[in-house]
Amino acid sequence: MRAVCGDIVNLRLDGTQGVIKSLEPRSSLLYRSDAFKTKAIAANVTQVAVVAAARPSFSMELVQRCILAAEDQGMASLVILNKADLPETPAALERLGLLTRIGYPLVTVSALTDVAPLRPALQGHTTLLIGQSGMGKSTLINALFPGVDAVTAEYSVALDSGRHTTTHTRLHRLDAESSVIDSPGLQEFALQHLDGNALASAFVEFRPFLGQCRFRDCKHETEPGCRLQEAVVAGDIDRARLQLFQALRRLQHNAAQRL
Ligand SMILES: Nc1nc2c(ncn2[C@@H]2O[C@H](COP(=O)(O)OP(=O)(O)OP(=O)(O)O)[C@@H](O)[C@H]2O)c(=O)[nH]1
Ligand SMILES: [Mg+2]
Ligand SMILES: [Zn+2]
Repeated sequence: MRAVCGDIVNLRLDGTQGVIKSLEPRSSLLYRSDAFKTKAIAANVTQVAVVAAARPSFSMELVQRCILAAEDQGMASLVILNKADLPETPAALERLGLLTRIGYPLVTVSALTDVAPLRPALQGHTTLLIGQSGMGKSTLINALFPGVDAVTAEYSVALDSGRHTTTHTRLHRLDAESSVIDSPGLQEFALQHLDGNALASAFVEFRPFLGQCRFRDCKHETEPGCRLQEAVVAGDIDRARLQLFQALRRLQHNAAQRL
């Protein structure tokens, strides 16, 4: 087994070098995948913090995909809306309402002015900062860890995108119980490693309704007696969330047919 960031390893000292002898059992392993490969991002993470900001613009779908992967691994999720100093922040907050209405915690901060509001959320957790390039993950690390000088770069206004500055996943220890992991910006986050049932349960607000549809193999599309569709009509599930589920399920289905 290959060690990934966050692993606890047993080392043998070989001269001046440490050689990894073995890995301790992992409490969690966060994956991302596409139709062709599955890649481990970090081990022993207890909380995934998806970092978003008003500029450059962020994808709600990507934020949700990260949270779905975290839910699948039983990890807590948190949304960080960084760059609170930007005037477009209220509009970004409104978009993220889709997630706060479900109950996901959201912390609004500015890495450049004050990260204090973030500290309580990090206590006792191994938190993975994840998100698109340019959202300010490494700037948050620099604000939290004064000794660390993580490389940051201005995003491209012309491309409305970050510059993929961070290239390695790296853990920083806050105190004995808490650490924070910086990771490279994501362009995509596929969920091909989740099957249909795992995908549905990764939508936390679907859970009370699962297994109650009229048809056991309900695809939650247009079938009669679908409890999820009923929950949308009753206002218990946001329509945008069911639509995301349907889109992701179709992607999985197409990929499975291709392989
Ligand atoms: N206005 C404002 N700009 C910020 C804030 N935090 C970060 N930035 C800027 O956003 C740009 C991108 O920040 P990075 O920390 O490099 O972003 P990143 O998420 O680590 O990007 P990758 O490593 O490419 O994934 C830099 O120019 C930062 O100075 C903030 O709170 N307010
Ligand atoms: Mg970075
Ligand atoms: Zn159904």
